[in-house]
Amino acid sequence: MSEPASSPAIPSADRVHRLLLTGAAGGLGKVLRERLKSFAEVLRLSDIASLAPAADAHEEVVPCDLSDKAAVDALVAGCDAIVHLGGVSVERPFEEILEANIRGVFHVYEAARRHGVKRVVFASSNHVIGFYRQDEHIDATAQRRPDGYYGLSKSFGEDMAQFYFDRYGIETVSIRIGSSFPEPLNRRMMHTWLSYRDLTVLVGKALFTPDVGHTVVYGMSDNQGLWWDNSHAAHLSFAPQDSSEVFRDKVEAQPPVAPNDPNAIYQGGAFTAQGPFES
Ligand code: NAI
Ligand code: 15L
Repeated sequence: MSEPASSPAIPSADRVHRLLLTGAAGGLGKVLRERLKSFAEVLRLSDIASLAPAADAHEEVVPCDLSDKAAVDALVAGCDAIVHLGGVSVERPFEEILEANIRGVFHVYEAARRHGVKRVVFASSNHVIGFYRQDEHIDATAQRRPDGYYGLSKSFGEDMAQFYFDRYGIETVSIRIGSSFPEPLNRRMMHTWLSYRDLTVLVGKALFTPDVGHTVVYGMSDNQGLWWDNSHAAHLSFAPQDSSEVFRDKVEAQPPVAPNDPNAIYQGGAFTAQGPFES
């Protein structure tokens, strides 16, 4: 965390008037559509994919392609804070990542600057550090080691967040989400799992903790054998309540993973072995 160029503006009460949720049609977007309701008078929901219509006057549905700068500018107008989940969420050829994630995150921050939005929660990913080995223990200051174009795009997003704070005072919490699903799907996710309940609490901390500057926090539950240290994000007071431990027997009933499988070696697991996408 560094000193802000100008004062943060979000009120300390844990509620804003209009909160924008991008990526609202996705896996986590659907979860947060329900769970962020109490954080805002109006939740503006956006995605390139189709969305269920607004349920009531507390929801607005605004379709938008993040690669369309003018459309993103209109999307952000009138919003007080942004939870930015939208984009390509797996490893893909560079051009796909470029449009949704790299141009997309620039469009979101530039619109935030133009419309006076002072707080962004950025869905970063463990894949910004995916090439660390599973026997290494790292914190938010560890040099990034992206494990593909997707991880590179999230690394770029974190730098974008830092720049827009240093230059314009827009505050961001970049959450390096581990694996947020209903339950851990394999042995690697025993370390990386983030329950939906803990995700929701962390997004709330990221929205409403004052003076975060640009904070990087690892998004994981209170699992055993953690690879990541959140001491640099202690000011968020994030205390996860869930643990992957309750799923251990189920996960360990799966066939063992070969020692030379990337899922057994690297924190980023299989993402480290994707590509090349061109001959
Ligand atoms: P998802 O793939 O289910 O949702 C992403 C959404 O972004 C989709 O609904 C998609 O239509 C939308 N999107 C893609 N390109 C777009 C574009 N050009 N314009 C507008 N919308 C576009 O992913 P999920 O799992 O919900 O993840 C949400 C965010 O959290 C993503 O940014 C992902 O990278 C990040 N994340 C998720 C993790 C997880 O375990 N679920 C782990 C680490 C990061
Ligand atoms: C991610 O960044 C992906 O968006 C998600 O689908 C999972 O693959 C997760 O990382 C993970 O590493 O388990």
